Amino acid sequence: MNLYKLTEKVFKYSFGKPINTEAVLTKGEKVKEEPLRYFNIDSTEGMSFNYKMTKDQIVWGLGENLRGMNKRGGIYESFCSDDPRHTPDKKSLYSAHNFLVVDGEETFGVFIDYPGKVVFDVGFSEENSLVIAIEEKDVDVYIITGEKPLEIVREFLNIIGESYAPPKWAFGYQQSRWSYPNEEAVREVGDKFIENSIPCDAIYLDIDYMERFKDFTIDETAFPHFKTFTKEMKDKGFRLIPIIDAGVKIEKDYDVYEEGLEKNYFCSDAEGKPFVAAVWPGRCHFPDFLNPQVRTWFGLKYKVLTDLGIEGFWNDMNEPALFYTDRGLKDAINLAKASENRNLDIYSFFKLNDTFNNMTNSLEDYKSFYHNINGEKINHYKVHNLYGYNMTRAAGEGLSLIDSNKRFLLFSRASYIGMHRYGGIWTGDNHSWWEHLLLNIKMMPSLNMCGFLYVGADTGGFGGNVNHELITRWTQFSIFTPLFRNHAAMGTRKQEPYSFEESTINLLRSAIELRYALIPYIYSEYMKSLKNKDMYFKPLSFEYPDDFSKRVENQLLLGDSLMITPVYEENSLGRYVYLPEDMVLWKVKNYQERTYEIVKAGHHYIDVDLNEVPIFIRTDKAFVLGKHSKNVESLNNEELNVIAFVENEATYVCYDDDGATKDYKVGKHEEIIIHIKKFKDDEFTIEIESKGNTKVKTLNFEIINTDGRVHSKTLSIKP
Ligand code: MIG
Repeated sequence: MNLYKLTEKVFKYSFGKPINTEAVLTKGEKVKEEPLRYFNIDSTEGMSFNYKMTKDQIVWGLGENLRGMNKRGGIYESFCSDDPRHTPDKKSLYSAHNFLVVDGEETFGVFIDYPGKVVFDVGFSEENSLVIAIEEKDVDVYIITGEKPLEIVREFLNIIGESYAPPKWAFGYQQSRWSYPNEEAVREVGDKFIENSIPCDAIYLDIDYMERFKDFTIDETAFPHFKTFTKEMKDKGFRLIPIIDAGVKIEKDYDVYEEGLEKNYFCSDAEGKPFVAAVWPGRCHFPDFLNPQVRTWFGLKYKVLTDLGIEGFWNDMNEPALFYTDRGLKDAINLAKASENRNLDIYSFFKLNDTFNNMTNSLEDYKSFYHNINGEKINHYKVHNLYGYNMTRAAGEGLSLIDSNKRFLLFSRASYIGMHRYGGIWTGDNHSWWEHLLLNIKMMPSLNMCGFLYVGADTGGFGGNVNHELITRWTQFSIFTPLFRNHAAMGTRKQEPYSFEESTINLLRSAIELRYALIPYIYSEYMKSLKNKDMYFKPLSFEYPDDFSKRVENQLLLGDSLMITPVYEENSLGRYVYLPEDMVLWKVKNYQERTYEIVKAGHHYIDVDLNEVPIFIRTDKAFVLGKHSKNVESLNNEELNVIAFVENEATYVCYDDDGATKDYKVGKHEEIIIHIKKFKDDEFTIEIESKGNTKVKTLNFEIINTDGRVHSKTLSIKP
């Protein structure tokens, strides 16, 4: 074992010869060995790290995962999986985020940097045992010390590097469906948004835009004038976002296939031939994204689409999903043949059934192919969780080569820690179930803990049919998530906001308008989280020290100033909320109408009608609110409202930048620093300082006093 000290608070224990995943950027210096802190190691088989928890320690983290914010009571397997039924018994979703924070009498963070399968038994097998197990002995274990969970998270965010920033338009509402199959269908979606006056920034192209599912091709029957069409849609205010899949179709004369073959860029099988498995296009090869040359090659292919005016992508099927291999299919067919004309006993029948079902994403297949890492042949199973990460890294690096200073929209389905530097993630194939709305809420802070800021779920649910109430409540939550996209699967009911009854359309429009009005705040909080290595969504207890805050799993802190309490239960016209301190409640029906109510610290039941979005403003905090428009680019925020709840004094830093380039990385941005101070019972002083060339000219203050009265004042910002 080698021990490295990365910062005063972060230590890396390097066992054996770990694969460099490039999740962590800080190298650190070698120091004298010491036994691993906190954990006992058992290395009889592979390695397992054991920690005895006290009854009330909480375990936060594990990123994209099932169950609660507090992971106790569950068993989780980091093994990127394409499984479209996220039921509570499942152990893996699409990503592998091996970072957690133990919080209680002893508080620390641990990151298991191991790219194969990692099992986290968080008090499942034994109530008070945290057991983390891997199958090998080569692993980097990072221990992060600190007093409080948030401090530990920020140390972690510091060593894994700055998050990806999408363009500002990607904070607008986005509409997707599998699929809008042709120009007419896409045009119609755009027109419906315009007709119904519902703001929208992007429309998605799922797999059917491609010619027989071949990456970087376009089906010319369905989209005969792709470039002019992209422009037509952009002129109307919509960007088109095509999907890219991981598998490359085996087809003579298809350039991606031919070049990959010639250059030896695909993963290989045991005999050294390109590995074959079927996905959407039928038989495919899989680019070896773990090889930097392959990444550059594949990444530059995105130019085919950027040249046609495309400015954003979503990378799918990159766990990688494998529908079947020739081996799996052959085994199944042989078994079927052997079963023919037999009176199958029930076990044989189940076996036959399972053999067909288990053809997809089979472990045997994942163990049967190889990567070439620096000339060494490495079995895929050992590095499985790096595949999606490196596909999206390929895209991110490629897009930087294509246009070095432009921000593209990019997000992925599979990921590993480190991928947050290149793109965001969506949480995959959820269902139109109320349970998945709650899961969505719980997952957001854990993703932020792992560096992923640009995140969101398929609003309304991907699988199954949504009803008017669920689409409304879900949309009312998603207006707060950085990635705000409604997406639905083939065969499900239409899920675009305009596809519902008039009354629902009105509710969805109001919620989406609120989102656009909140963009000055949402964008400011997003970019500050990114720059300051902070979380955008936090569990209550990351800010409030009281014991009850630790139990709250269905409310979130959003940025510095707000708390949100979404309604996630059917037929409920309200919910219980817990307030760690006095707050102001604004139930938003229409963001232009504002009435505020002071709610005292403690437990309350609040009524929340289907047409209301509850927003709480914390004590001595302020936020900004603009106006909506048809899309982000047409927002006019020369005039902003500053809404504050002031007991003593409140400061808000309103960040903005060009939203289009990477100039923010070299410090180019604008800031308005607003400081409000109460000096008598009923009077406030306001100071404004502005840095950079802010476009904001006027600030309309609504300062809510502890007696509930609102003090209004308008100030202009001097250039
Ligand atoms: O096997 O491209 O998660 O969002 O619509 C399904 C079709 C493949 C899975 C993605 C989903 C997408 C769908 N894809």
